[in-house]
Amino acid sequence: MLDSIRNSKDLRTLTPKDLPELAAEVRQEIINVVSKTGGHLASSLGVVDLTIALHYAFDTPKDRIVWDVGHQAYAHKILTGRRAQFSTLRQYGGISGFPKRSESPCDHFDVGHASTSISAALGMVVARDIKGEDYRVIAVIGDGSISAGLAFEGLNQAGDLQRKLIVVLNDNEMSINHNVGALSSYLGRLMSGQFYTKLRIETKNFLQGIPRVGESMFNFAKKAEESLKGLIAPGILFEELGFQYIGPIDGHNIDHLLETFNNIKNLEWPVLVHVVTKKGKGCEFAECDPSRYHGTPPFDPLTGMTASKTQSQTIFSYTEVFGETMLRLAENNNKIVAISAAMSDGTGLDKFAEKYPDRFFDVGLAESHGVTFACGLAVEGLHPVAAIYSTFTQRAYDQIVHDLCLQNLPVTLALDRAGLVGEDGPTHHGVFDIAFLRHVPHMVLMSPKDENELQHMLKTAVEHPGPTAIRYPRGAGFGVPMDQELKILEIGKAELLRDGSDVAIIAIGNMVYPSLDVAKRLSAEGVSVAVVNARFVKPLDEELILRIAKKTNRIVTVEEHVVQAGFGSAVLECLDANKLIGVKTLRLGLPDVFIEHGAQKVLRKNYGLDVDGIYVAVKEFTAKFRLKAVAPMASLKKKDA
Ligand SMILES: Cc1ncc(C[n+]2csc(CCOP(=O)(O)OP(=O)(O)O)c2C)c(N)n1
Repeated sequence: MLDSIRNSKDLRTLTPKDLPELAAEVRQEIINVVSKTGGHLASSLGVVDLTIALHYAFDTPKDRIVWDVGHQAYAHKILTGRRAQFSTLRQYGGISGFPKRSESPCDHFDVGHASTSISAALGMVVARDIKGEDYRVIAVIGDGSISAGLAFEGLNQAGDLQRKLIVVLNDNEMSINHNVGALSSYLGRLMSGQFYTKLRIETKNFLQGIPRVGESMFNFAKKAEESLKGLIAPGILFEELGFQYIGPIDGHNIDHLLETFNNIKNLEWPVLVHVVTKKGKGCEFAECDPSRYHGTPPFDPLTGMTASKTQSQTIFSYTEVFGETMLRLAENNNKIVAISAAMSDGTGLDKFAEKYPDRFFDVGLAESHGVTFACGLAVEGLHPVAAIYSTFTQRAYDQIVHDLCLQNLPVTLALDRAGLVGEDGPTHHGVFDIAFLRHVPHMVLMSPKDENELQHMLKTAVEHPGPTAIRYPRGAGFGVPMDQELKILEIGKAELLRDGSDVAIIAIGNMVYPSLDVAKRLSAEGVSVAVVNARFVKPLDEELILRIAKKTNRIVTVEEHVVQAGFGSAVLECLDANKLIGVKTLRLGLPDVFIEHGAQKVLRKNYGLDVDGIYVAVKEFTAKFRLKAVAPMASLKKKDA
């Protein structure tokens, strides 16, 4: 059946009784492809029936479906003209793992970070009304993502404006792990119906307990139950925010979904449809362990087994080293508390959460709240470590400036996935953190050359009395030996790894070892190359940088971060402030574009941040200035002739 569906119009030519079979085919297609490409399996499987019902009931793409996060939109992609390319999902040059307006007229908003859908959909609704058009807008948001402040800001304005807007709340009781927070418990109570039932029993007992008149009052109340139900109806929270609440509805019963959507699609005010789904639906192993298959590497489609670890995967990842070091540090320092924003597994804090449940806080998908919460803990004398991916820390910029750095508080930001993250692409690359952190007063910003240095940096950070941030990349470290004893590094001190006189490479983080390899290659060709492991972006080791700049007169900086306002810019500022204006400089890093998705290795090669790329750039740079010294003479000779 899937072969006959080129787009959502084709889908609407089927009869409703065909749709469950179509859903089964779509699920199989998702399992087949994701087993090869890796990706967000469980979330996408959970919304197959919902996706089909939405495209069937609504006039898409005229009616806009706005996916939140977008990691669950694989069925949507398959049904909206991208089945042929679906096997290229998340691969370099292939289709994105998230909705993208440039990919399809059915994708109405680019996405990857959570909780944007209600705000974006409301904007589209208001634009529709201003333009006098008549399309419908449906935001589809998960129970994890709706817990964020941004989502509530959207609900708040939508309730106030009272425009025609549909919010579908996809409730699978899960974020990546089990959901946390008061809203999640509230939704749970709605689903079990306990809230209403409990109130009903309590009211009955109360009324019947009143002597003489109690029984007749109860009978009266029973008759008025419909209106009583109205008063204590499920969804009162959303009703109070100005939405009509419908639900909970079984998100795998396509008939019910269609009936509901057809009933509400012409309502002229904001409606919230509460749909209950099962994460991983239709795939036994994903249903059993939805957290594991939230974002998965390639796997065997029959058993779910992932490929056995390659050699590089047996090397400790930065995330693992971070998690283990947190355990060690917390043992001797009870001021250390850990914070995660719905990513305890991803950031390596799962063991910490288990061992120190009273000192671990999952704040939900709420990075900005997480940082200010950490600041509150810090003013009371604790040292919080907030482990948030670099890209999601973008959400917390004002909290970092206004709450953290202005008050100079002892909070550590552990920025996992800094640099190129690979297949998740432009929404997820952590390539802006140096730029948005290094100019904030009091911030100490560091980046380890390898996994061993990460553990020392974490020790250094938790002993520091002010704000610190450590940026480290996704994936395996370099397989270096791990020191048993944790050291406190001197703040602002770099490490001269290799001396040289022709050119100095000053590298930060994971770019240090490739730079060392380049130095070895060039020295075999007679070029004397110094290599500095900068360690700190802020404060910079000005003394060492100036010394090496004076010695070599040529400086190359290397970073896996945008060049603008990055580490190299900090070095340039240092040279300028110290009037070393004649020093020739080259900054290697990422250009002023959003970097596409693809394997980290491929992207590093494409952007000249692997050994070959750095080698060519440094070689050309060194040669250029040798030639330049000769060039004026040559042009003089020409003139004379
Ligand atoms: C701002 C932000 N923080 C964290 C993430 C990582 N992340 C991706 S999906 C997800 C869980 C979302 O849960 P929910 O909305 O309930 O969707 P489900 O996967 O359960 O369908 C998280 C934490 C993100 N994409 N954006």
